[in-house]
Amino acid sequence: MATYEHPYPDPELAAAHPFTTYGTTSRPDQEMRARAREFHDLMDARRSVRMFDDRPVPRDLIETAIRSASTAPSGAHMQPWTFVAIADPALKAEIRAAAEEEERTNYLENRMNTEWQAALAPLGTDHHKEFLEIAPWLVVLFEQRFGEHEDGSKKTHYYVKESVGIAAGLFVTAIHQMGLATLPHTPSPMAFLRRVLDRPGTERPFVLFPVGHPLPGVRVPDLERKPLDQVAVFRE
Ligand code: IYR
Repeated sequence: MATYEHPYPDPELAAAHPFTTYGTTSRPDQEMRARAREFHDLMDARRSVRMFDDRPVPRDLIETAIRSASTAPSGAHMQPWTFVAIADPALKAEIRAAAEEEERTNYLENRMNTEWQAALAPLGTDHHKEFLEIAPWLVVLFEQRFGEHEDGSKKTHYYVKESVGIAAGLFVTAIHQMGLATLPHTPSPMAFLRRVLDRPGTERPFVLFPVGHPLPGVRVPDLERKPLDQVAVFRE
């Protein structure tokens, strides 16, 4: 077995960049198989939901989902994301109005071309975005294109899109795992969100998640997932 060597043999560097022992230990294959199947079944039951109950959702649940999402790996551990969680009805109404305005252009004035609109037809989406007011929470995920050092100078962020995309995936997973529903909504263009939510020029909206209890009995498109051989190639 490989022996562990600290990457910083220099004691000063080692003290500046402390390492700690990884807490997760390996498990027998059968136990991993059972856990893997259980997790797959949980995730396979997730669907993007576009109709929500207006039942309130306690803030601490949203906080925990954001904390889970914020465990995502990120380039040089910069965690280049900001989650803005909105429950204020006036702000939600403002976001809905602005998003519907953009979507009207997308759908009705053909800013989305015919191929795009045909691809969306099975989902039954249109420019009405009622969920932006009905869902008790809207969580807008911003990417931080760069950060700031303590002296105010620019701090480079690495692999921002990749990092924020992974954080978005963990957020969706966390919300589903606790029994709530969401959908990644991308009102396009999304620039209005930076203005409405008063975010700095270094941030760019990445995706908006309405979060809430699914409307009881809500129907979703009867989609099938691609089988493994269409999404994976093994070279053994
Ligand atoms: N932003 C639009 C359109 C839309 C685009 C894709 I790609 C989708 O998978 C779903 C919708 C909207 O939110 O309706």
